[in-house]
Amino acid sequence: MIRPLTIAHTSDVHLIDGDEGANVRAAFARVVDAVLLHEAGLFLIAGDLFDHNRICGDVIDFVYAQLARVKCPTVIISGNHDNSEQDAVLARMDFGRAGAHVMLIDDAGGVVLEFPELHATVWGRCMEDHHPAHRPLAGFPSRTRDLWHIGMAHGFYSDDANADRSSLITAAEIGASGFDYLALGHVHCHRQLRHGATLAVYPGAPVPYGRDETGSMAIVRLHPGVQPRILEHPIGTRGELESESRRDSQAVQVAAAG
Ligand SMILES: [Mn+2]
Repeated sequence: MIRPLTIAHTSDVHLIDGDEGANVRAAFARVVDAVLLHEAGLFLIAGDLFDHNRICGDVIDFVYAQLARVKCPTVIISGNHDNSEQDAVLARMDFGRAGAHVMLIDDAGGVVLEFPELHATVWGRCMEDHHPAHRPLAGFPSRTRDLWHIGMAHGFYSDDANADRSSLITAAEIGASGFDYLALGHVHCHRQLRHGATLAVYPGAPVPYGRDETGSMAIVRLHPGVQPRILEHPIGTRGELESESRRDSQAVQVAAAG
């Protein structure tokens, strides 16, 4: 019998260097808090963890430290902001420094990772180029075994199969994929889509655009024989994240002065 599985899913964190990124780092720490709180068995980061590819220094060490807090298998794919160009931040990183549980999918052709202890497989591809010829779901595998069949993709959803958009993901592709759960990224608002037997979710960016909007992530509970249950887990408003990051930087300054 296939086991229940709790998945924590984020995307579009858009981490950046420097003081103006402090609220984003506070948001990512809250995402990791939620992975632990909900005792997730699997943590998925569906692209644009970083805002751009020139990231260096402290933010990289911050990500290692945060991912080291997570004990469950953690899978990362790139998005259009941190895609696989030369010297891309994800390619420069060594996620082994966060622990053996962290895996980066860096294959443009797609890879299936097997997690026998979770009764799950996870398919994903890295993004080489964000343009109309790139189809994030191209080459998805069919289910071959009685395991949770999970996919990851970073792109723009449209129910218009002819939409002239980069990295297009269509309703027909989602339905044909047969995934039990498809972890999407790119669109910053939380959204749940059902096509065929597949539930596809944009978790929402942890940091919202508007000051009073609430950032989010997704907590997904898969149980055999029933529809997946999704929780839109709130991360916080921009104002809350900014005041939290100010408090943290004051605490660091006090500690340094002391
Ligand atoms: Mn994106």
